[in-house]
Amino acid sequence: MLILDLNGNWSMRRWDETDWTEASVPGSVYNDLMNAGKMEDPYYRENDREATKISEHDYVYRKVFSIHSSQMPCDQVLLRFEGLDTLAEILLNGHLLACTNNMHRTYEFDVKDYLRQGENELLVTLRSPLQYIREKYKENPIWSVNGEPGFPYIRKAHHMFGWDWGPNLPDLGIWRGVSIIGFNDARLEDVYVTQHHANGRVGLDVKLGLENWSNSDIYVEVVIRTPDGQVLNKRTQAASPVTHLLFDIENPKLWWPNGFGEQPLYKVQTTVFNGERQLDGSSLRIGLRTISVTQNDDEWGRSFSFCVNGVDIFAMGADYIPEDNIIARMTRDKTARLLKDCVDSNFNCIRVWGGAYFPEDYFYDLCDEYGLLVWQDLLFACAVYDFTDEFRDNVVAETEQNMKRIRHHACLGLWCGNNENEWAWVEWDINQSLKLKADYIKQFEVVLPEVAKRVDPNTFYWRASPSSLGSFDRPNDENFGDMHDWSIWHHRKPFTDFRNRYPRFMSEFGLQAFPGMKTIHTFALPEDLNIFSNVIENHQKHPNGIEPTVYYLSQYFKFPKNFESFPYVSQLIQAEGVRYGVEHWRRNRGRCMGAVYWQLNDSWPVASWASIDYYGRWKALQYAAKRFFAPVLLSVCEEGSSASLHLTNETMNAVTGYVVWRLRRASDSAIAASGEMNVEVEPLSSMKFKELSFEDILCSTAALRSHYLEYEWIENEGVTASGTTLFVKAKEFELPQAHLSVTCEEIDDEIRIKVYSDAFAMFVELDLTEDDAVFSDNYFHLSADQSRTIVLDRSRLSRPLSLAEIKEQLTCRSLSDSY
Ligand code: BMA
Repeated sequence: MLILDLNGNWSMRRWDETDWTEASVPGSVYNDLMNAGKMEDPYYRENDREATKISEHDYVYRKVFSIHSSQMPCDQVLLRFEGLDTLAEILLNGHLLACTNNMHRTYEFDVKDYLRQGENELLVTLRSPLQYIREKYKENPIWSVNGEPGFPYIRKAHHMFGWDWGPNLPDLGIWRGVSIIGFNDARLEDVYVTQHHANGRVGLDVKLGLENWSNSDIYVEVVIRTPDGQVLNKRTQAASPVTHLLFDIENPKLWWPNGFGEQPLYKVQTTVFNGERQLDGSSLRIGLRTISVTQNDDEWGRSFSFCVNGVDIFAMGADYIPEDNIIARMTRDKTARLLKDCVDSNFNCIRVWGGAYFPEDYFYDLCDEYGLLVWQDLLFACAVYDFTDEFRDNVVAETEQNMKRIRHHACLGLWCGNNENEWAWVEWDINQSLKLKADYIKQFEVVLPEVAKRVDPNTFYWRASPSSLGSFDRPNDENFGDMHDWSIWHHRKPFTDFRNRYPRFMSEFGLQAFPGMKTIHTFALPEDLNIFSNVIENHQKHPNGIEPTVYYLSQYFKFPKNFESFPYVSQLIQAEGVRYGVEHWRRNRGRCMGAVYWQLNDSWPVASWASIDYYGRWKALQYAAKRFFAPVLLSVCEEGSSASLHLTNETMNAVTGYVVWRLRRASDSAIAASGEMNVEVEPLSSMKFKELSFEDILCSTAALRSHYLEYEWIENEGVTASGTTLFVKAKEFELPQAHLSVTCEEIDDEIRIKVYSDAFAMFVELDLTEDDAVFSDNYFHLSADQSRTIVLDRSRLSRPLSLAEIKEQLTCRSLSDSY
């Protein structure tokens, strides 16, 4: 029972200063300082460097609130903090309640004896996280990469100390809600729903755990609301602290990941009564489905795939990082837009990377609604941890609490122990003690799996990403478990090398690109617009800087003619590289069962691996993802002067369609050879249906450079997939200068843009000069004398625009314009 919500207006000051600043809770120091005009935008130019220093100080948050006797009718009165970031001392009316040290935990303190009738004062002092980790690191240097050294010593989202895509802004604050709650008798501590699927029915076992259960007058009631409005209801006496209520769901409506079916959700409402008096309750939404991970030994090693409702699915998605370094600025609407973009790009999966924090409930609600399977890392990444008893208890509490909060979600696919920690021990030469190595096993192969088994036995626990067989046995072996492939990018292998990898499940791989010019202009002045300027280099956080981008550019494209063309071409490298990998792995469906690229989004405006930038703007990769994650994918594997045509069907129905291919001459798009055929492809399968050999035509280097292969997949509703393959690198290709023309009209509230090219145009890009838009397709290719009609999604405009305004802002370019 809630007595008092303590969110909202607070005041805040630096510990060693006297002036108070208006503050909001939930919130943070950076957010409050910015709102008060006392801090520059840390994302602008090089401001982040100075902003880091704010975290070298301590801060005090203060709230004065009144309580009346009528508000405290309970036996037990608790002060509840859902998120304290991080080293907090809590004083209520001068009494020290506790010192906390974990931002990921919820804390509750018994305050009945310390609350007063009338005015009360709550003070929360937050100690500098930077000073703390620096001191700890000095005492005992422990290995980690990316963030400021010493971050493994504090249970605070690692990325806040800087990462290879994010600034070092270890903000601090009361980042989640604060309230005073009260209880008489029992409190609902635990609701856990187990599903038994058999013979077309689902049995639900709703397990209710009560805290403070002491008398037999306690009743529990569970009401289940089906998606079509039926209500199932059961009430029973709670004869012990744990009660099970069983339900039988006839004609269950199954939840499926995006692309496989619907996402019906059932509401499970629980109430605890003493006689007729309501004591406590909860409301959850669940989906009826089974989710497991299939691991079968086979000719290559051992398979690894999500299995939903008995169907092994190919996971398609990206890795998710926090959407803002200043967490207080995140909103449900922004997250909804990002996740909707994933669905619109045919994702069925998202991996929540472990170097951050467990997202808000609304993140998982949205994934439930959209059908995005969540691979959820626990909060450990790229580090070694000193697994003391105190550390163990702390992370066990953190993991238990968050598992309890998240485990009922339909979208939850698996828990994963950590990001890259096992791999680091084996391949990154980290030179640490054997004690710490043994600690790794204790933490990720004993203690945390035990927590998972106890708290959420229905969800698969995977020890690390990547991992193969565990216990340091070839963690990144492509034949077992999941794999991260950073040979491409960090180790400068050509992205064509993706075709030499046959992972069972690729959970990280990617290439960087700059965000577009609109985003660059938010942090850079005209004089900064040089790829090696201080400001531009500062908005790329990997120690290798822009060098790999320039290297990959040199490998695949001609050097762009000016700064404005640079982000555009960098995005093509990224989109092409990731496409190369994904198409190959989807062609090898069965052996490989997942392609999750690094990374979906950004936490500030930066050159990074993200496909959607900090402002929600799609890079070329996001449009490419929409195509290469299409449920039915037509792809081509070229080699020399040959090419094989493949169809991959990630749906549960056989698909029939028509394939047309044309080998065209670059200069005028004249057709040198062509063919067409009917093809049927089985459900959940991939097939090579045609080998093409162009030995006669592509018989010289000159011929290889001056031809391209174009192909289309046509179903009843028309062309649903298309692509183009070159036989040489883009920089070697005889690309003609294309002149594009664009017309734009509005039909039935839909903005249709018709793009025409007089010559073969590659990577045709549509954009608006000022506002933001998402197009039905972008960065596509167009043969000479061809046109394409693209729809601009009005709902994704950054503000409502008239047709005339859209026309005025519309720009169109292609690769030949950037040379
Ligand atoms: C992996 C990730 C991140 C990192 C990315 C790019 O290591 O897990 O830690 O940002 O690669 O380097």
